[in-house]
Amino acid sequence: MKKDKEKNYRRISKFLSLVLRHQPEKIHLTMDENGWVSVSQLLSNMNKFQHKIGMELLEEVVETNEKKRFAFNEDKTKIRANQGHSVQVDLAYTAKTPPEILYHGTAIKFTDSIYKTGLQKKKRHHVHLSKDFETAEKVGRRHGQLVVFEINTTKMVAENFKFFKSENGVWLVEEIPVKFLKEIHRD
Ligand code: HQG
Repeated sequence: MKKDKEKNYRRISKFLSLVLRHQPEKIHLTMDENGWVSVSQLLSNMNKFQHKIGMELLEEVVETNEKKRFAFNEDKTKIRANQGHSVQVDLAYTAKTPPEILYHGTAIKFTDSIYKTGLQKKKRHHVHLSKDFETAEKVGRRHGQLVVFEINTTKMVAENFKFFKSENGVWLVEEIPVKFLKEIHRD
């Protein structure tokens, strides 16, 4: 993809994350309890607020997004973020059996607190986990110097923790107590 095009897609994707996960009111969007927003309202309000976009461009941004952050409903009249919300929404996830090992990347500066209380969901609805080390590494480095935890999910499932998988392959769980955390990498 051309550099400029890529940059524009990234800019739009960031803005969509903001309004579909955190602040729909920023451009006066109405979001239903499952996180859906009307596509025509989104396009018209984005344009009102100086974010030039049409249906074709929106479709391309959704399709090419490397983390599949957004999804349309079947007839493409509605759109929502697949995960990562801070606003209250019910994405109707069903519990699934996770892979035996999952990873969580975070920053060294958080570890004192993490070793006291375990991994907490903070502003989001769940703690986010990755199925491979490399993804956890990327997620973690966003916050600072990297530390990666390995989580043995079999033990957690045996203790009745419920795992969910979002549309885009991120694994979610309510919290991870300290006893399930195994530190496997520190920068
Ligand atoms: C940390 C990205 C102190 C936690 C990624 C994390 C992901 C604690 C931070 C998605 C803690 C929250 C989520 C405790 C947890 N004390 N710090 N007890 N428990 N933390 O951004 O997992 O680009 O909300 O380790 O791909 O970094 O948005 O979560 O560092 O899937 O699509 O608190 O965001 O996707 O940070 O990332 P975040 P995350 P998107």
